[in-house]
Amino acid sequence: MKSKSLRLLTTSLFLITFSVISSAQNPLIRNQFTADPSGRVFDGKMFVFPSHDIVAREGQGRPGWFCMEDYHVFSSENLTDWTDHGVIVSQTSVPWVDTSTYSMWAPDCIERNGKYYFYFPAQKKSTDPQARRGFGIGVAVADRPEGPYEIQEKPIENVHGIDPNIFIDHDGQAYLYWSMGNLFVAKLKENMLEIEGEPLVIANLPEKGLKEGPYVIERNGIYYLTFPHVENRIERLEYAVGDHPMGPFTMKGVIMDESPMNCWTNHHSLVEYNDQWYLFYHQNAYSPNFDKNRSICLDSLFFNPDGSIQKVIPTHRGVGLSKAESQIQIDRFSMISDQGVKVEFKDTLSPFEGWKTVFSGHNAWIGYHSVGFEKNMKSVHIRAKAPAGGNLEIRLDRPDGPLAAAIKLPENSDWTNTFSKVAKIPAGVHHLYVCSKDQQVVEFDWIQFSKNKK
Ligand code: FUB
Repeated sequence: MKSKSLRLLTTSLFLITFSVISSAQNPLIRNQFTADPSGRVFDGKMFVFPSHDIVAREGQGRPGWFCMEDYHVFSSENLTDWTDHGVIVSQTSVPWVDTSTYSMWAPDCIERNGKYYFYFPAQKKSTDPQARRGFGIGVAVADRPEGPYEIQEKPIENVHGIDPNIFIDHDGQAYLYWSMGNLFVAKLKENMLEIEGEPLVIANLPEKGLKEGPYVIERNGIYYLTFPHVENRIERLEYAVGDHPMGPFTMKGVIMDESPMNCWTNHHSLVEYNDQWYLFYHQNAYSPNFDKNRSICLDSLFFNPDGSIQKVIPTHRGVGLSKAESQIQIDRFSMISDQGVKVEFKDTLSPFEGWKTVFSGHNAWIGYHSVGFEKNMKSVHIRAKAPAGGNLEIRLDRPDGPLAAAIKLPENSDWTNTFSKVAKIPAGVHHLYVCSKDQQVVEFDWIQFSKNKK
């Protein structure tokens, strides 16, 4: 396709680099819905290109369905704190998109020769009655991952479908994968804007059940075609392997089981960062009753010596080291006692307010792994509500490990910050356990250590 006139997305939004908005773990982004994450490492930094679910207002898209009008990009160096770089592409800036459909579905981005190519699906306008309707895949090009992106005037010719994914092999050949019932692959020309030859349907994959969201990686000479597939009721993440980016592929197994929250879709990417593999995926953590408002998550992924992939169990804690001096959202737990503790939304009407831990039993505990301590911590602050007062202990490394602090909470039915002095905590990484020392109901939000006495 000739890009006769390229459009520059001039919205001022992309110029706004928001400050760090998230210092907790799963979900990664805590002030908006995000889905379909494509993780990419550019210049030693992790970027994630998700789609952006919104709550549909009257007249936006199809009721009860996905509603997506633009894309943000986020980046992180520690996988814990994420920066929102704002909107990079919006449906109103794409000449070929039917903007009544709010159908900016799962995207991907890749770097080639210093340019960043952002691929996105959307429903096409039907100006020409002869033209094929449905989803096309567009491209926007930038000099930096965070934009500004120049949007190609037309979608890629002869590509009909959703969920683009790009893989560049060692020999420099780029491939475009996408889905539309089946999974498809085509070579991309050097310009990254056109396919070479006819698209191929990828063979030898399960015939029954929807397949979508292809994502291809290569590791140790093995090409992994990974994709969501409905084997039973809802999507789970599966993979096949082959010797060539275009296959043939042989089915191998499951990367992630169906969502414990019953989110019908899952959509993922696998990415290696600082010698560790990670799986980006999504769930409906902030929207338990409507699974078209999703949130992206990140967990570590491990390969077996024979190249097979170990199943990834979704966690609340996610990955990354939390700093002791940050507000540690301990409700994103990695371990929890069997009784006397639960985790709930702070305000069910405002889910982005996040979660709280509720204790109602003696010796109930909640644990959070990998907190980085510098020397000389002097106090710990806790945000809690304790209508009848309460006593908590913070222990290190085990529920019955060394006592870091004993906190007496005053009677208070409102959220209140209370502090306590801490025992000497050896510098380094510790797991944290907060334990209830009486029966009273105590709710708490976060804890934060400080080098100050108060
Ligand atoms: O986000 C809309 C669609 O849901 C994606 O394109 C699919 O992969 C599924 O996640």
